Amino acid sequence: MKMPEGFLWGGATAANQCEGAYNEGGRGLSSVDVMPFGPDRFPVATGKMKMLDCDDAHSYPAHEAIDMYHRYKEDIKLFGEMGFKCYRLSIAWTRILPNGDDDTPNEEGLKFYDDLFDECHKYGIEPLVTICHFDTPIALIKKYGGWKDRRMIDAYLKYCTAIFNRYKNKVKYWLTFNEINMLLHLSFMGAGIVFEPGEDPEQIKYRAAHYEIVASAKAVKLAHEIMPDCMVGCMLAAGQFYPRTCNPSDVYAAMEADRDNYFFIDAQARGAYPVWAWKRMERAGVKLDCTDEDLAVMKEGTVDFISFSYYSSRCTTTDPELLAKEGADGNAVFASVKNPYLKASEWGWQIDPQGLRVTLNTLYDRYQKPLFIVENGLGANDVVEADGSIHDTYRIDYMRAHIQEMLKAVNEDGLPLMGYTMWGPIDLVSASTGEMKKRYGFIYVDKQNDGTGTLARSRKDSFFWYKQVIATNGEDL
Ligand code: BGP
Repeated sequence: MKMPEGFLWGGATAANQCEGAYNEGGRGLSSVDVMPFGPDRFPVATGKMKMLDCDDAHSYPAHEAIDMYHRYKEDIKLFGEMGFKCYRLSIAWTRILPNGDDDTPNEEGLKFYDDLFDECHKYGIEPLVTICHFDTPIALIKKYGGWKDRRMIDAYLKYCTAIFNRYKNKVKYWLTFNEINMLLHLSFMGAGIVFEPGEDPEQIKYRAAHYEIVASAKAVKLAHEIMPDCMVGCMLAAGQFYPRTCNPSDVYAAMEADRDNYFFIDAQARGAYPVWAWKRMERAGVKLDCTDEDLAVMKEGTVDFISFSYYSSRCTTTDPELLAKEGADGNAVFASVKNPYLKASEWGWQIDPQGLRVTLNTLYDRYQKPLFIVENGLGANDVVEADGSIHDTYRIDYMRAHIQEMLKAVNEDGLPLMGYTMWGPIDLVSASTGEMKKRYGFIYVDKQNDGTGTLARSRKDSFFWYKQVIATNGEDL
Protein backbone atom coordinates (compact mmCIF):
# COMPACT_ATOMS: atom_id res chain seq x y z
CA MET A 1 0.00 0.00 0.00
CA LYS A 2 1.10 3.55 -0.61
CA MET A 3 -0.26 7.09 -0.56
CA PRO A 4 -1.70 8.90 -3.58
CA GLU A 5 0.55 11.14 -5.71
CA GLY A 6 0.97 14.60 -4.25
CA PHE A 7 0.56 13.41 -0.65
CA LEU A 8 2.13 15.97 1.67
CA TRP A 9 4.71 14.10 3.76
CA GLY A 10 6.64 16.18 6.26
CA GLY A 11 7.05 17.43 9.81
CA ALA A 12 5.60 20.05 12.15
CA THR A 13 7.01 22.55 14.63
CA ALA A 14 5.83 25.63 16.54
CA ALA A 15 7.69 28.94 16.68
CA ASN A 16 7.79 29.11 20.46
CA GLN A 17 9.26 25.63 20.80
CA CYS A 18 12.11 25.94 18.32
CA GLU A 19 12.94 29.52 17.30
CA GLY A 20 14.35 30.91 20.55
CA ALA A 21 15.60 34.51 20.06
CA TYR A 22 12.64 35.54 22.17
CA ASN A 23 13.78 39.16 22.48
CA GLU A 24 15.42 39.63 19.07
CA GLY A 25 14.21 41.13 15.82
CA GLY A 26 11.72 43.42 17.53
CA ARG A 27 9.70 40.48 18.88
CA GLY A 28 7.26 41.20 21.70
CA LEU A 29 6.64 38.81 24.58
CA SER A 30 3.97 36.17 24.46
CA SER A 31 2.40 33.73 26.90
CA VAL A 32 4.93 30.97 26.27
CA ASP A 33 7.84 33.21 27.25
CA VAL A 34 6.61 33.37 30.83
CA MET A 35 5.83 29.68 31.24
CA PRO A 36 8.24 28.26 33.78
CA PHE A 37 10.14 25.01 33.57
CA GLY A 38 9.43 22.59 36.43
CA PRO A 39 6.58 21.99 38.86
CA ASP A 40 4.92 25.41 38.38
CA ARG A 41 4.47 24.86 34.65
CA PHE A 42 1.18 22.98 34.82
CA PRO A 43 -0.60 25.41 37.19
CA VAL A 44 0.56 28.31 35.01
CA ALA A 45 -0.48 26.54 31.78
CA THR A 46 -3.98 25.88 33.11
CA GLY A 47 -4.45 29.49 34.23
CA LYS A 48 -4.62 28.65 37.94
CA MET A 49 -1.34 30.37 38.78
CA LYS A 50 -0.49 33.86 37.56
CA MET A 51 2.94 34.57 36.11
CA LEU A 52 3.07 37.41 33.65
CA ASP A 53 6.58 38.71 34.02
CA CYS A 54 9.45 37.39 32.08
CA ASP A 55 12.17 36.97 34.65
CA ASP A 56 15.46 35.64 33.34
CA ALA A 57 16.34 34.30 36.76
CA HIS A 58 13.90 31.50 36.00
CA SER A 59 14.93 28.80 33.64
CA TYR A 60 12.95 29.17 30.44
CA PRO A 61 14.41 26.74 27.90
CA ALA A 62 12.11 28.16 25.24
CA HIS A 63 13.95 31.49 25.35
CA GLU A 64 16.81 29.98 23.37
CA ALA A 65 15.09 26.72 22.40
CA ILE A 66 17.07 25.16 19.55
CA ASP A 67 17.91 28.57 18.11
CA MET A 68 16.14 27.87 14.84
CA TYR A 69 15.77 31.62 14.39
CA HIS A 70 19.44 31.70 13.44
CA ARG A 71 19.79 28.17 12.07
CA TYR A 72 16.68 27.66 9.95
CA LYS A 73 18.66 27.35 6.72
CA GLU A 74 20.61 24.38 8.03
CA ASP A 75 17.42 22.80 9.43
CA ILE A 76 15.32 23.22 6.31
CA LYS A 77 18.19 21.80 4.26
CA LEU A 78 18.00 18.66 6.42
CA PHE A 79 14.21 18.52 5.88
CA GLY A 80 14.93 18.76 2.17
CA GLU A 81 17.42 15.92 2.44
CA MET A 82 14.68 13.73 3.94
CA GLY A 83 12.48 14.63 0.98
CA PHE A 84 9.86 16.63 2.86
CA LYS A 85 6.99 17.81 0.67
CA CYS A 86 5.53 19.95 3.45
CA TYR A 87 6.73 21.77 6.56
CA ARG A 88 4.17 22.85 9.13
CA LEU A 89 5.40 25.79 11.20
CA SER A 90 3.81 28.59 13.14
CA ILE A 91 4.34 32.31 12.82
CA ALA A 92 5.04 34.01 16.15
CA TRP A 93 2.27 36.60 16.46
CA THR A 94 4.57 38.95 18.41
CA ARG A 95 7.30 38.91 15.73
CA ILE A 96 4.72 40.49 13.43
CA LEU A 97 2.76 42.64 15.91
CA PRO A 98 4.95 42.99 19.05
CA ASN A 99 2.06 44.32 21.13
CA GLY A 100 -0.47 42.06 19.49
CA ASP A 101 -2.51 44.80 17.85
CA ASP A 102 0.00 47.31 16.45
CA ASP A 103 -1.18 49.35 13.45
CA THR A 104 2.11 48.86 11.65
CA PRO A 105 3.61 45.38 11.44
CA ASN A 106 7.24 44.83 12.39
CA GLU A 107 9.19 44.60 9.12
CA GLU A 108 12.00 42.56 10.65
CA GLY A 109 9.54 39.88 11.72
CA LEU A 110 7.80 39.84 8.34
CA LYS A 111 11.14 39.55 6.57
CA PHE A 112 12.21 36.62 8.75
CA TYR A 113 9.31 34.44 7.57
CA ASP A 114 9.64 35.69 4.00
CA ASP A 115 13.17 34.31 3.93
CA LEU A 116 12.12 31.13 5.69
CA PHE A 117 9.36 30.43 3.14
CA ASP A 118 11.81 31.08 0.30
CA GLU A 119 14.13 28.54 1.85
CA CYS A 120 11.31 25.97 1.96
CA HIS A 121 10.41 26.54 -1.70
CA LYS A 122 14.06 26.12 -2.66
CA TYR A 123 13.68 22.43 -1.70
CA GLY A 124 10.15 22.03 -3.09
CA ILE A 125 8.70 22.09 0.43
CA GLU A 126 5.18 23.50 0.77
CA PRO A 127 4.72 25.53 3.98
CA LEU A 128 1.63 24.88 6.10
CA VAL A 129 1.26 27.76 8.54
CA THR A 130 -0.37 27.70 11.97
CA ILE A 131 -1.43 31.28 12.60
CA CYS A 132 -1.54 30.92 16.39
CA HIS A 133 0.21 28.08 18.18
CA PHE A 134 -0.02 28.61 21.95
CA ASP A 135 1.31 32.17 21.85
CA THR A 136 -1.03 34.93 23.00
CA PRO A 137 0.77 38.31 23.11
CA ILE A 138 1.53 39.35 26.70
CA ALA A 139 0.50 42.94 25.94
CA LEU A 140 -3.01 41.69 25.07
CA ILE A 141 -3.14 39.47 28.16
CA LYS A 142 -2.39 42.53 30.27
CA LYS A 143 -4.82 44.73 28.34
CA TYR A 144 -7.73 42.33 27.81
CA GLY A 145 -7.11 39.20 29.89
CA GLY A 146 -6.37 37.29 26.68
CA TRP A 147 -9.31 35.63 24.93
CA LYS A 148 -11.66 36.53 27.79
CA ASP A 149 -12.38 39.69 25.83
CA ARG A 150 -14.17 40.13 22.49
CA ARG A 151 -11.64 42.73 21.37
CA MET A 152 -9.16 39.87 20.82
CA ILE A 153 -11.05 39.09 17.61
CA ASP A 154 -10.05 42.39 16.02
CA ALA A 155 -6.45 42.06 17.19
CA TYR A 156 -6.22 38.57 15.69
CA LEU A 157 -7.74 39.80 12.43
CA LYS A 158 -5.21 42.63 12.27
CA TYR A 159 -2.46 40.05 12.57
CA CYS A 160 -4.10 37.82 9.94
CA THR A 161 -4.45 40.74 7.53
CA ALA A 162 -0.73 41.49 7.84
CA ILE A 163 0.42 37.92 7.19
CA PHE A 164 -2.14 37.06 4.50
CA ASN A 165 -1.22 40.15 2.49
CA ARG A 166 2.48 39.57 2.90
CA TYR A 167 2.62 35.82 2.21
CA LYS A 168 -0.25 35.39 -0.23
CA ASN A 169 2.10 34.23 -2.97
CA LYS A 170 4.17 31.95 -0.74
CA VAL A 171 1.73 30.10 1.51
CA LYS A 172 -1.28 28.12 0.34
CA TYR A 173 -2.21 26.10 3.46
CA TRP A 174 -3.20 27.74 6.75
CA LEU A 175 -4.51 26.66 10.18
CA THR A 176 -6.31 29.21 12.34
CA PHE A 177 -5.54 27.94 15.89
CA ASN A 178 -3.41 25.04 17.08
CA GLU A 179 -5.39 22.46 19.07
CA ILE A 180 -8.26 24.87 19.65
CA ASN A 181 -9.94 22.51 22.13
CA MET A 182 -6.92 22.81 24.44
CA LEU A 183 -8.42 26.12 25.56
CA LEU A 184 -10.73 24.13 27.86
CA HIS A 185 -7.83 22.30 29.53
CA LEU A 186 -4.75 24.54 29.30
CA SER A 187 -6.46 27.90 29.31
CA PHE A 188 -3.36 30.06 29.68
CA MET A 189 -1.30 28.14 27.17
CA GLY A 190 -4.19 27.99 24.70
CA ALA A 191 -5.78 31.40 25.18
CA GLY A 192 -3.77 33.56 27.59
CA ILE A 193 -6.40 33.19 30.31
CA VAL A 194 -5.65 33.51 34.03
CA PHE A 195 -8.61 32.80 36.31
CA GLU A 196 -9.10 35.55 38.87
CA PRO A 197 -10.63 34.72 42.27
CA GLY A 198 -14.42 34.55 42.03
CA GLU A 199 -14.51 33.99 38.28
CA ASP A 200 -16.50 31.03 36.98
CA PRO A 201 -14.04 29.02 34.85
CA GLU A 202 -16.77 27.43 32.71
CA GLN A 203 -18.27 30.80 31.87
CA ILE A 204 -14.84 32.24 31.00
CA LYS A 205 -13.73 29.27 28.93
CA TYR A 206 -16.83 28.97 26.75
CA ARG A 207 -16.99 32.70 26.20
CA ALA A 208 -13.34 32.64 25.08
CA ALA A 209 -14.00 29.58 22.93
CA HIS A 210 -16.75 31.46 21.17
CA TYR A 211 -14.47 34.43 20.47
CA GLU A 212 -11.81 32.14 19.00
CA ILE A 213 -14.41 30.38 16.88
CA VAL A 214 -15.71 33.69 15.52
CA ALA A 215 -12.13 34.90 14.95
CA SER A 216 -11.37 31.68 13.10
CA ALA A 217 -14.44 32.05 10.86
CA LYS A 218 -13.55 35.66 10.06
CA ALA A 219 -9.98 34.60 9.25
CA VAL A 220 -11.21 31.89 6.87
CA LYS A 221 -13.35 34.43 5.05
CA LEU A 222 -10.55 36.97 4.88
CA ALA A 223 -8.05 34.38 3.66
CA HIS A 224 -10.37 33.38 0.83
CA GLU A 225 -10.81 37.00 -0.19
CA ILE A 226 -7.08 37.73 -0.23
CA MET A 227 -5.95 34.30 -1.53
CA PRO A 228 -8.74 32.68 -3.59
CA ASP A 229 -6.76 29.45 -4.04
CA CYS A 230 -5.76 28.92 -0.43
CA MET A 231 -7.09 26.25 1.92
CA VAL A 232 -7.72 27.00 5.57
CA GLY A 233 -8.17 24.32 8.20
CA CYS A 234 -9.11 23.95 11.83
CA MET A 235 -6.87 21.97 14.19
CA LEU A 236 -8.05 19.59 16.88
CA ALA A 237 -6.17 17.75 19.63
CA ALA A 238 -7.80 14.49 18.67
CA GLY A 239 -7.86 11.05 20.20
CA GLN A 240 -11.12 9.24 20.63
CA PHE A 241 -12.49 8.42 24.07
CA TYR A 242 -13.21 4.71 24.37
CA PRO A 243 -15.61 3.36 27.00
CA ARG A 244 -13.63 1.28 29.51
CA THR A 245 -16.38 -1.40 29.37
CA CYS A 246 -19.55 -2.04 27.35
CA ASN A 247 -21.62 -0.82 30.31
CA PRO A 248 -23.97 1.69 28.63
CA SER A 249 -23.08 4.32 31.22
CA ASP A 250 -19.41 4.05 30.19
CA VAL A 251 -20.40 4.31 26.53
CA TYR A 252 -22.44 7.41 27.28
CA ALA A 253 -19.62 8.96 29.29
CA ALA A 254 -17.20 8.40 26.40
CA MET A 255 -19.59 10.13 24.01
CA GLU A 256 -19.91 13.09 26.36
CA ALA A 257 -16.13 13.34 26.78
CA ASP A 258 -15.67 13.40 23.00
CA ARG A 259 -18.19 16.22 22.76
CA ASP A 260 -15.82 18.60 24.59
CA ASN A 261 -13.64 18.33 21.52
CA TYR A 262 -16.28 18.19 18.80
CA PHE A 263 -17.85 21.36 20.18
CA PHE A 264 -15.12 23.32 18.43
CA ILE A 265 -14.88 21.39 15.20
CA ASP A 266 -18.65 21.19 14.74
CA ALA A 267 -18.69 24.98 14.91
CA GLN A 268 -15.71 25.47 12.59
CA ALA A 269 -16.61 22.80 10.03
CA ARG A 270 -20.42 23.00 10.02
CA GLY A 271 -20.71 26.68 10.87
CA ALA A 272 -23.06 26.27 13.83
CA TYR A 273 -23.03 24.92 17.38
CA PRO A 274 -24.64 21.52 17.80
CA VAL A 275 -27.99 21.42 19.62
CA TRP A 276 -26.59 19.56 22.61
CA ALA A 277 -23.98 22.28 23.14
CA TRP A 278 -26.61 24.96 23.75
CA LYS A 279 -28.33 22.69 26.30
CA ARG A 280 -25.08 21.83 27.98
CA MET A 281 -24.13 25.49 28.36
CA GLU A 282 -27.59 26.28 29.69
CA ARG A 283 -27.25 23.56 32.33
CA ALA A 284 -23.81 24.86 33.35
CA GLY A 285 -25.19 28.40 33.64
CA VAL A 286 -22.91 29.57 30.80
CA LYS A 287 -24.10 32.66 28.95
CA LEU A 288 -22.41 32.98 25.60
CA ASP A 289 -21.78 36.49 24.35
CA CYS A 290 -23.11 35.54 20.93
CA THR A 291 -24.74 37.94 18.49
CA ASP A 292 -26.77 37.24 15.33
CA GLU A 293 -23.84 38.62 13.39
CA ASP A 294 -21.53 36.05 15.03
CA LEU A 295 -23.85 33.25 13.97
CA ALA A 296 -23.86 34.53 10.39
CA VAL A 297 -20.07 34.87 10.36
CA MET A 298 -19.68 31.29 11.60
CA LYS A 299 -21.80 30.06 8.69
CA GLU A 300 -19.78 32.02 6.13
CA GLY A 301 -16.39 31.02 7.49
CA THR A 302 -16.40 27.24 7.57
CA VAL A 303 -13.01 25.58 7.14
CA ASP A 304 -11.82 23.80 3.98
CA PHE A 305 -10.24 20.86 5.74
CA ILE A 306 -9.93 19.22 9.16
CA SER A 307 -6.48 18.86 10.64
CA PHE A 308 -5.62 17.23 13.93
CA SER A 309 -2.89 15.97 16.23
CA TYR A 310 -2.97 12.36 17.32
CA TYR A 311 -0.72 10.83 19.96
CA SER A 312 -3.06 8.58 21.87
CA SER A 313 -6.61 7.43 22.39
CA ARG A 314 -8.30 7.92 25.76
CA CYS A 315 -10.48 5.81 27.99
CA THR A 316 -13.51 6.66 30.14
CA THR A 317 -15.18 4.93 33.06
CA THR A 318 -18.04 5.62 35.42
CA ASP A 319 -16.73 3.09 37.94
CA PRO A 320 -15.99 5.18 41.06
CA GLU A 321 -13.29 2.82 42.33
CA LEU A 322 -11.38 2.83 39.07
CA LEU A 323 -11.79 6.57 38.79
CA ALA A 324 -10.37 7.06 42.26
CA LYS A 325 -7.45 4.76 41.47
CA GLU A 326 -6.50 5.80 37.96
CA GLY A 327 -8.41 8.91 37.05
CA ALA A 328 -6.89 11.29 39.54
CA ASP A 329 -3.65 12.34 37.86
CA GLY A 330 -3.65 16.05 38.64
CA ASN A 331 -1.34 16.84 35.73
CA ALA A 332 -3.25 14.97 33.04
CA VAL A 333 -4.66 17.23 30.34
CA PHE A 334 -7.50 14.85 29.45
CA ALA A 335 -9.29 12.89 32.19
CA SER A 336 -8.59 9.32 31.16
CA VAL A 337 -8.10 5.98 32.87
CA LYS A 338 -5.67 3.36 31.60
CA ASN A 339 -6.63 1.17 28.69
CA PRO A 340 -5.40 -2.31 29.72
CA TYR A 341 -4.83 -3.30 26.07
CA LEU A 342 -2.25 -0.59 25.41
CA LYS A 343 1.36 0.13 26.33
CA ALA A 344 2.55 3.65 27.14
CA SER A 345 5.47 5.94 26.31
CA GLU A 346 8.01 6.95 28.97
CA TRP A 347 5.76 9.94 29.65
CA GLY A 348 2.67 7.74 30.14
CA TRP A 349 1.00 8.55 26.80
CA GLN A 350 -0.74 5.35 25.73
CA ILE A 351 0.21 4.09 22.30
CA ASP A 352 -2.67 3.13 20.02
CA PRO A 353 -1.93 3.04 16.27
CA GLN A 354 -5.32 1.56 15.39
CA GLY A 355 -6.93 4.46 17.22
CA LEU A 356 -5.55 6.70 14.48
CA ARG A 357 -7.65 4.82 11.93
CA VAL A 358 -10.67 5.08 14.25
CA THR A 359 -10.09 8.83 14.62
CA LEU A 360 -9.69 9.39 10.87
CA ASN A 361 -12.92 7.51 10.15
CA THR A 362 -14.86 9.24 12.90
CA LEU A 363 -13.78 12.69 11.70
CA TYR A 364 -14.65 11.92 8.09
CA ASP A 365 -18.02 10.40 8.97
CA ARG A 366 -18.79 13.52 10.97
CA TYR A 367 -17.61 16.24 8.58
CA GLN A 368 -16.99 14.85 5.06
CA LYS A 369 -14.11 17.25 4.54
CA PRO A 370 -10.50 16.44 3.57
CA LEU A 371 -8.34 15.43 6.53
CA PHE A 372 -4.74 16.26 7.44
CA ILE A 373 -2.71 14.61 10.23
CA VAL A 374 -0.56 17.53 11.36
CA GLU A 375 1.00 15.99 14.48
CA ASN A 376 1.87 12.46 15.51
CA GLY A 377 5.05 11.08 17.05
CA LEU A 378 6.84 9.66 20.04
CA GLY A 379 8.48 11.70 22.78
CA ALA A 380 11.45 9.71 24.10
CA ASN A 381 14.70 10.12 25.97
CA ASP A 382 17.28 9.32 23.26
CA VAL A 383 20.73 7.94 24.02
CA VAL A 384 23.73 9.19 22.07
CA GLU A 385 26.28 6.39 21.52
CA ALA A 386 30.03 6.95 21.87
CA ASP A 387 30.36 7.35 18.09
CA GLY A 388 27.56 9.92 18.02
CA SER A 389 24.91 7.63 16.49
CA ILE A 390 21.37 7.41 17.89
CA HIS A 391 19.49 4.14 17.44
CA ASP A 392 15.88 5.20 17.94
CA THR A 393 14.19 2.00 16.81
CA TYR A 394 11.32 2.64 19.28
CA ARG A 395 10.49 5.82 17.34
CA ILE A 396 10.60 3.99 14.02
CA ASP A 397 8.33 1.27 15.46
CA TYR A 398 5.85 3.85 16.74
CA MET A 399 5.70 5.71 13.45
CA ARG A 400 5.62 2.61 11.27
CA ALA A 401 2.60 1.28 13.17
CA HIS A 402 0.76 4.60 12.85
CA ILE A 403 1.59 5.05 9.18
CA GLN A 404 0.35 1.51 8.51
CA GLU A 405 -3.05 2.43 9.96
CA MET A 406 -3.05 5.66 7.97
CA LEU A 407 -2.39 3.67 4.78
CA LYS A 408 -5.34 1.42 5.58
CA ALA A 409 -7.61 4.40 6.23
CA VAL A 410 -6.76 5.75 2.78
CA ASN A 411 -6.51 2.54 0.75
CA GLU A 412 -9.09 0.34 2.47
CA ASP A 413 -11.55 2.92 3.84
CA GLY A 414 -11.14 5.40 0.97
CA LEU A 415 -10.65 8.50 3.11
CA PRO A 416 -9.32 11.73 1.55
CA LEU A 417 -6.12 12.51 3.43
CA MET A 418 -4.04 15.47 2.32
CA GLY A 419 -0.87 14.83 4.27
CA TYR A 420 1.04 13.72 7.32
CA THR A 421 3.37 16.10 9.16
CA MET A 422 4.79 14.24 12.14
CA TRP A 423 5.49 16.27 15.26
CA GLY A 424 8.97 17.63 15.91
CA PRO A 425 11.14 16.38 13.00
CA ILE A 426 13.97 18.13 14.81
CA ASP A 427 14.22 17.92 18.63
CA LEU A 428 12.56 20.91 20.28
CA VAL A 429 11.21 22.10 23.61
CA SER A 430 8.27 20.06 24.90
CA ALA A 431 5.04 22.03 25.29
CA SER A 432 3.71 20.16 28.30
CA THR A 433 6.92 19.86 30.31
CA GLY A 434 9.07 22.68 28.93
CA GLU A 435 12.03 20.32 28.81
CA MET A 436 14.44 19.21 26.09
CA LYS A 437 14.81 15.59 27.05
CA LYS A 438 11.38 14.62 25.71
CA ARG A 439 12.57 14.35 22.11
CA TYR A 440 10.54 13.67 18.97
CA GLY A 441 13.07 14.37 16.24
CA PHE A 442 14.67 12.56 13.33
CA ILE A 443 17.35 15.18 13.91
CA TYR A 444 19.05 15.29 17.30
CA VAL A 445 19.91 18.67 18.80
CA ASP A 446 22.65 18.86 21.39
CA LYS A 447 20.81 20.89 23.99
CA GLN A 448 20.05 19.59 27.46
CA ASN A 449 17.49 20.44 30.13
CA ASP A 450 20.00 22.51 32.09
CA GLY A 451 20.61 24.68 29.02
CA THR A 452 24.04 23.21 28.18
CA GLY A 453 24.93 21.83 24.74
CA THR A 454 26.47 22.96 21.49
CA LEU A 455 23.15 23.07 19.59
CA ALA A 456 24.79 20.88 16.92
CA ARG A 457 22.40 18.86 14.74
CA SER A 458 22.86 15.16 13.90
CA ARG A 459 20.87 12.48 12.10
CA LYS A 460 19.23 9.68 14.11
CA ASP A 461 18.48 6.24 12.58
CA SER A 462 14.88 7.36 12.07
CA PHE A 463 16.12 10.11 9.74
CA PHE A 464 17.19 7.56 7.11
CA TRP A 465 14.09 5.48 7.70
CA TYR A 466 11.68 8.39 7.11
CA LYS A 467 13.61 9.44 4.02
CA GLN A 468 12.92 6.00 2.55
CA VAL A 469 9.25 6.15 3.56
CA ILE A 470 8.82 9.41 1.69
CA ALA A 471 10.84 8.27 -1.33
CA THR A 472 8.53 5.24 -1.75
CA ASN A 473 5.37 7.19 -0.86
CA GLY A 474 4.75 4.96 2.16
CA GLU A 475 5.35 1.63 0.44
CA ASP A 476 8.65 0.79 2.14
CA LEU A 477 8.04 0.99 5.86
C1 BGP B 1 0.70 19.17 21.08
C2 BGP B 1 1.17 20.53 20.74
C3 BGP B 1 2.60 20.65 20.35
C4 BGP B 1 3.53 19.60 20.90
C5 BGP B 1 2.90 18.23 21.07
C6 BGP B 1 3.71 17.25 21.89
O1 BGP B 1 -0.26 19.25 22.08
O2 BGP B 1 0.42 21.10 19.68
O3 BGP B 1 2.99 21.97 20.57
O4 BGP B 1 4.35 20.01 21.87
O5 BGP B 1 1.63 18.30 21.61
O6 BGP B 1 3.55 17.51 23.24
P1 BGP B 1 4.75 17.61 24.26
O7 BGP B 1 5.69 18.58 23.68
O8 BGP B 1 4.14 18.07 25.51
O9 BGP B 1 5.28 16.24 24.35
